[in-house]
Amino acid sequence: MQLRSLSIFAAVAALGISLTGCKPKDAGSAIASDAAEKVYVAPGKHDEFYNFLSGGFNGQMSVYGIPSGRMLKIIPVFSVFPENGWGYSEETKPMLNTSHGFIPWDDLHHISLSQTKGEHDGRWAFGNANNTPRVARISLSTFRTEEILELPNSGGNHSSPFITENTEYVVASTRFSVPPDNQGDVPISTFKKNFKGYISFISVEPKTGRLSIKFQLKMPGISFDLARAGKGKSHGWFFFSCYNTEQASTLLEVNASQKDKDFILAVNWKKAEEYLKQGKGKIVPAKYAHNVYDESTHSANSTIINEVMTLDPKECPDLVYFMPCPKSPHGCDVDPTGEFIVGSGKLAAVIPVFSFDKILKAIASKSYDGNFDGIPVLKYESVLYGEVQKPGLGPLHTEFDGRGNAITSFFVSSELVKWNIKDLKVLDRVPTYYSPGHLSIPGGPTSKPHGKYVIAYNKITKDRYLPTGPELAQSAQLYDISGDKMKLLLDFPTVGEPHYAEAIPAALIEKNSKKIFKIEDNHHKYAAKGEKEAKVVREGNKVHVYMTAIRSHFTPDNIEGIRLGDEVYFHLTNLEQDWDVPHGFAVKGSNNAEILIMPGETQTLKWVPDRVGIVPIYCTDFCSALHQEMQGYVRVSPAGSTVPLTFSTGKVNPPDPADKVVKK
Ligand code: K7E
Ligand code: CUA
Repeated sequence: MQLRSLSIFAAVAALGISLTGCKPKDAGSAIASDAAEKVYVAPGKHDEFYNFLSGGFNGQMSVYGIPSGRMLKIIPVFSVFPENGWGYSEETKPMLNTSHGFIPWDDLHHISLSQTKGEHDGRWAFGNANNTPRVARISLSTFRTEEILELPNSGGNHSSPFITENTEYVVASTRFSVPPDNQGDVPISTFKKNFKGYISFISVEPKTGRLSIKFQLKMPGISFDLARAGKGKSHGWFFFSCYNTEQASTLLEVNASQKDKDFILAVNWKKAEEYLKQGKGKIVPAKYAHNVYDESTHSANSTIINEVMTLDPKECPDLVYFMPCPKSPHGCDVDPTGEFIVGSGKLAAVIPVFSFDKILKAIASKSYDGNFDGIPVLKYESVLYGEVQKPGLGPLHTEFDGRGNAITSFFVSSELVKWNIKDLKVLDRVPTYYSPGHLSIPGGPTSKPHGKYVIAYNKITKDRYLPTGPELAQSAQLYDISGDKMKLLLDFPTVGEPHYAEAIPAALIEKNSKKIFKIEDNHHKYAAKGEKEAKVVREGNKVHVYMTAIRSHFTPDNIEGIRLGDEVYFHLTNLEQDWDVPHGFAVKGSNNAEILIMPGETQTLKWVPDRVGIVPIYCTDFCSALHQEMQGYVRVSPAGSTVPLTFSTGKVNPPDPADKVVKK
């Protein structure tokens, strides 16, 4: 939400509603007496679900256990992470490369977990970079980011990443329409003519997960917000919520809220594949980065790609259709059967539910309501299944419980509302504290939801936690939805600002979790696979330290002969072959982070000494009883010094009377 919530506040003001007036009254008293029991996961026991949360402006993903709400991990994705050296080590820096160069941060809003036959398969998580358009793929075996692909012709990758039911595609559409990258210098006032909204269909290689842009759809200049793939009967289609169909380029808060209805865009992507086969695509120049982390070299590579395939719907009939949707739709969600498409208009008084069967009929009978920039607009009445009446204020997102019900989050009226998909009757509502954005039911976006819990991700927490200065924790709330009535069980604080999250049965991931990297499979160029291979090599002013770590020493731990003006590369190989024994490495005065090296892995810290002296190095991770002894010294001599390059561990030289202290 972030900035977009402003327009909600504007709308709230316009409707004469005060936000505090919508605050639920009995804040917190509604907790069922058995709640503690339901969320209690005894010490040593595991949670039933993993919950993968987007971190919003922290650019990362975080992993929680459900129902306990215990945070298990932060996975760095688009932002540097000094805690483990992500974006600081030589191996991971290329992962954050873009056509703009190295970017240390982004804004991650949505998560998609890979699916096979419409169900979670526990292989990968995908995340979007909202600022500099990128999509990332994270391995659910190593819990690490393995791939980041930049998207050309895009300006803010919010409507992303959404996947098809067999992970054929990860789809990403632009929030800001912009002139295509090769358009050059154009005035903002030429928006309608020159600005376009590109939608990227990124194919996923089934075995490796490798991403590549199969094609981009060139759409008129509007904003895409969220999307879902069709599933089951609607597999082969994709649905996108669109706003700013007014095509405003300034004061969108007012100017993009003019129309009574915006659109949901329906894309027949199977048809797009046919057009591509027929040669209807056009390759255009572009510039975008593709970064891949290789687990055997423990290193990333960044490649710049210079062209992209595009399809213009104007030259491809029957490919895309607009459906009117009230008003400024945000969420666009498809029910488990694939028949119902739910649009959530932030400023709308109803929730429209569209029928896939009716969409097909309306297309067949050309039941159009004119066109938008040459693209047919289907008649609202002919595609509408029905409207949920008086659901609440400010509907944002909808998930499904697998028992024929939908649950929608309401930002303005701070509640979750359960309604029946068939008769569109509201069944239940519970307050949230406060103003939920997304919500998540384990398996909620798949064709087989596990309708046991729903988790609301709240934007505002106010009085829910101990105050922490002007910035308060954002939070999640867990509700039991196994019965007729939704019951609040637990509040738990989150990191960053969670937007979308997905929850998946732990059983699908737990068994595949990687424990170590095998040392014999380590093909890092500078690996030292045993202490005998440890060495220090000078190449001009570059010094490569092939260093090993094992409980509880480094080899070498004494290095002399480094000079001012040198660039030192500590290539650290962790020789451990035991689960949960990382070593860390830090250098005094280094303008860099630490690195954290997993068993069997090699990571490199670059250090440029800035003064003459003795520089301590040490392990940062309490790895053994003698962790505190895991340390060493590097001697830095003046530029041009003749001190020979030597290195050792456990070697004690008797003091040499000829040794003199070199003055600075
Ligand atoms: Cu927060 Cu999905 Cu960016 Cu809605 S979005 S809340
Ligand atoms: Cu190795 Cu502490």
